[in-house]
Amino acid sequence: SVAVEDPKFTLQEVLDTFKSCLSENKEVFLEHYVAGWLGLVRFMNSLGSVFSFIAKDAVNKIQILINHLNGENGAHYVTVQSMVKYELDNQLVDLTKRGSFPESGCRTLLRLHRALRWLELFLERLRTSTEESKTSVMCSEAYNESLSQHHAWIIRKAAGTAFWALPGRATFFDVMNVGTPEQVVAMLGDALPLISEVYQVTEDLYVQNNILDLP
Ligand code: 1PX
Repeated sequence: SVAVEDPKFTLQEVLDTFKSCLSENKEVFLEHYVAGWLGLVRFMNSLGSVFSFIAKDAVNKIQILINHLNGENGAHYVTVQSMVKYELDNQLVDLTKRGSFPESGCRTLLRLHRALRWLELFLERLRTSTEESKTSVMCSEAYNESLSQHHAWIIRKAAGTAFWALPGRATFFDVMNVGTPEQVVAMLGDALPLISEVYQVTEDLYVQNNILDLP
C-alpha cells in the first residue's frame, strides 16, 4: 500500500510533479498525476488528524489507480487519454448507475479531477490573499464553488467542520516549507498555470467522451 509519511516535505516538489504530468502532445501521465496527489495528501496529513477522513478517501482512490497502472493491463493506463479509450472501448465503465465497475479508472480519476479544481481555486485564493485572510474561509469558498456540488449533504457538513481546523495563513505558509511568504506567493504563481493546464486537458477529454457525470 501507499506510504504517506515524509518528514522532509516541501510543497514546491509536489507542485513540480504536476509539471511532469503533461507530455509534449498534452497527454496526462497517470503515474505523475498520482504522484502529485500523493504529495498533496502527505501535505494534508502534516496539517493534522482532522483531515484524515479526507486523506483516507484520497489515498483509496490513488491506490485504485496505482493498481490499474501495475496491473496486467497497465500498458493501457500510461496516460489518462489511453485509460479513457481503453476502458470505454472495452465497456469497463459504469456510465449511468453504479454496477460492475465501481473501481473503473475513469470514475476514480474523475473524483480526483474534481478535487483538482478545488485545489486550483484554493491556491489562487492563497496566492492573492493578505495577512488578514483566513485559510478556512478561502478553503470553504473554493470548496463551495467546486467539489461541494458533487458531494452529499453529510460529506459537505464534515468537510465544512474540518475546514475550521485549518491553521492560519502564516502557519500554513510555514508548513509548505518553501520560504518567505513572498517566495510562497511566487511559487504559487509559477505552479498554478501548470495545475490549471492539467485540469483543463483532463476536463476537455472528459467532455469529449461525455463522462463528466460517471456514478
Ligand atoms: C497548499 C494546499 C495544498 C492542500 C492539499 C490538500 C490536498 C487535498 C486532497 C483532497 C482530496 C479529496 C478527494 C476527494 C474525492 C471525493 O470527492 N470523494 C468523495 C466521492 O467519492 P465516491 O467514491 O463516493 O464517489 C467522497 O465521498 C469523499 C469523502 C471525503 C470528503 C472529501 C472532502 C473534500 C474536501 C477537499 C478539501 C480538502 C481540504 C484540505 C485542506 C488542506
